[in-house]
Amino acid sequence: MRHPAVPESLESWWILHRMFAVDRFLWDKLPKDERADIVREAMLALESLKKPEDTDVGLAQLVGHKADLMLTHYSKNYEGLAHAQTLVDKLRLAEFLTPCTSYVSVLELGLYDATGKIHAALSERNLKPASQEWHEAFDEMLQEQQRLPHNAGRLWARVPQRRYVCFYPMDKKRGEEVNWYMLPFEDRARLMLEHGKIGRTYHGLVNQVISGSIGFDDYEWGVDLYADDPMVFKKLIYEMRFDEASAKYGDFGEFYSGVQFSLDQLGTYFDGLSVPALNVLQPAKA
Ligand code: 76R
Repeated sequence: MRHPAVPESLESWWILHRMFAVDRFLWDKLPKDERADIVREAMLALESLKKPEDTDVGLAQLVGHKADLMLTHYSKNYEGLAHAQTLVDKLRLAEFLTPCTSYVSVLELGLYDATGKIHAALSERNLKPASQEWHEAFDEMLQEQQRLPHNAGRLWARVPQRRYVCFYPMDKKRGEEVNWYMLPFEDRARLMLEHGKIGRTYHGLVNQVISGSIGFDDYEWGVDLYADDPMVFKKLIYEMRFDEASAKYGDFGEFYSGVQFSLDQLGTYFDGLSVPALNVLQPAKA
């Protein structure tokens, strides 16, 4: 896409969020050794998604009864998400899970700043827009962006190992009066810069994973935030509400928040012991 109005982006992991209700009554009726067998089978399957370099999975106990359990699947290809979905659905554990909702997206780094610079550099070189030379130079400059350590590190980072997670989908408004997509590129770039400035004051306190979902799901982006203190979500999101990019143009879907736990705690989670009390995910070292 090289339309002058369209900011370029770099994509990496395919992401599938799945939210389930857990039938604890049914689970508790099972004999202990059967529960252990079912957990063992599920742990092996989830480990096969967690270990390889080209997939990952995060587990979280959600708080509130929109859902009880959230699985966040990462895969280097789209089919990998389909595989993860089937694998989980075929587990004996799935008899105790009712799917509540899901979200499909792909990790995305927005490049407003770099896109503006690339366009300026190309017109300085007097390349004719949309000519073959222009496209080639464009691709080359975009690939450079991919190689920058700052971008490369963020693109293929695994599910952040912070204790708390917050997920919600969002849109940028496309109303008759207020329409993000009708703003000139420069205005959107400036607003995103301002947005990033607020975000960066939380650097170290929060990991933010933005994924694009246009073409895959009902909203335009998925937002995952990970922190060692859940209060950070409130402070950060509230502060952003006053920033123009959110205040005027942000439209939000449903919010999910919870406590991440490690795979070896799966049995503990299903037996209903309090995951937070077990301190399963230690705060990350800053
Ligand atoms: O600094 C950089 O390198 C990246 C700058 C940046 C971009 C391009 C950035 C930084 N974000 C970007 C893009 Mn973000 N972000 C959200 C939300 O609740 C709300 O009001 C909005 C939900 C939060 C909380 C958040 C946090 N961001 C985007 C996009 C894509 C828009 C597009 O391309 O048009 C969306 C939808 C979005 C939404 N953002 C940051 C943060 C934080 C905490 C940062 C700083 C991260 C850091 O430096 O560690």
